[in-house]
Amino acid sequence: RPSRPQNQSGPSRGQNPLSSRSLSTRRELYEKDFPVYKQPVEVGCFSLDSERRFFNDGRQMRYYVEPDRSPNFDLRDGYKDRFIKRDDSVKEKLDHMLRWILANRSKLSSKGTASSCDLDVDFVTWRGHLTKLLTAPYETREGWLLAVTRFRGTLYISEVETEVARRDRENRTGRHKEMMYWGYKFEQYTCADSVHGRPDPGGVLNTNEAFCTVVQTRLADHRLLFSGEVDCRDKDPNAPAPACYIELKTSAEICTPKQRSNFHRFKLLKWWAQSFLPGVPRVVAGFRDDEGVVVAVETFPISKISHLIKNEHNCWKPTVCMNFCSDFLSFVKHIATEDNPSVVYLLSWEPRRDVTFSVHRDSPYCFLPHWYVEGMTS
Ligand code: 0WD
Ligand code: CA
Repeated sequence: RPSRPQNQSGPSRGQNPLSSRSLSTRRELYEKDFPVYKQPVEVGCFSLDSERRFFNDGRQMRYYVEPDRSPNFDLRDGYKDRFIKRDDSVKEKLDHMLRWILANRSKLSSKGTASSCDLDVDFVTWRGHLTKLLTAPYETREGWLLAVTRFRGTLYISEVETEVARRDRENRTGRHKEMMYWGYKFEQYTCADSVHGRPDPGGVLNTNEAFCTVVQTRLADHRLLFSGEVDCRDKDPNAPAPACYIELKTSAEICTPKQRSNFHRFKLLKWWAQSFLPGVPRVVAGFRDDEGVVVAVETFPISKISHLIKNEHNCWKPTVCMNFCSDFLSFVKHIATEDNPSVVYLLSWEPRRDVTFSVHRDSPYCFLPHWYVEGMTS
């Protein structure tokens, strides 16, 4: 069933995803009622070890240990001699998620319908890709490229690195590389490997390791299955996932009203979007000085972030983020009609422009691996 055109004031105001070849990201078009977003349910998890090998279990889960009142964590410690960095020139696309899907097909396929292989979802993607969709109406700097393939009725969305992003990645300064380490170091100061363990800031930090949750939910009439990396959980054994999960962040300490306003307008938007999607209820933030020393730790409940920003002039609105994402997914359903693992619909967006697309057959953009196509077909 196609969704309704999204502007109530008539086609002359701009857009209708069901009749247009492009989609606007203008905020005003998405100031409507908050769409239905079902409570995300965790349907599984997986882990990636120190060599980036996949395991269909939660072995990389970590446990949050609340820091002292005045922490003084040195985030620079170990950068030179106790750091193993994931190779981010290796593009993993959706592979880990697809591996999880193949191993857990029985949890997802609908019983009694035409084929038992067909997943019961409309979209499969990473949480990080959905975060980019939620924030697009407010993004002024970085565009994106999203590859979409329809296979057995499900739409798979996988990001393609833009030329600009590749150049930025290859030309990072020494300072920038070190600052990227700070976020992971904060995790090492606040997470233990076991429920009763202590953090081990003297150990080797390896960013290949990851614990990912897989959640199912619905946005308007779009059934979603996505995975996101989770930093840690609280130790309470009774809290069910994803309500027990905690997202860890670092941010520059806030000293002026201008800095506070920017924090609300830009950083809290990203933090809210990323954690709201999988139903992670809180962010624990370490505020650090310019030397990389954490001077304060503060918890931000996701449900309170939208109130925190209401006093900010011209600020972002959760409903705009969610309505744009919903209309984007309707747009994708409408354009990506050929069910074929070797066809890619490439959706591209640059700030201050509309989303446009092109179609590619047997091209380097293809991202569903043969082992997945065969595994789902057999
Ligand atoms: O573009 C992406 N998001 C891709 C992610 C492309 C290909 C693979 N992945 C995978 C990796 O397996 C990783 O374990 O994604 C996982 C994380 O996915 P996500 O949760 O959807 O990504 P996102 O929400 O953007 O990032 C969550 C965390 C980041 O934490 P902060 O606090 O900085 O937001 O995952 C890390 C990072 O620690 N991260 C990544 N790890 C591996 N590969 C990547 C990446 N490309 N991007 C962020
Ligand atoms: Ca984090």
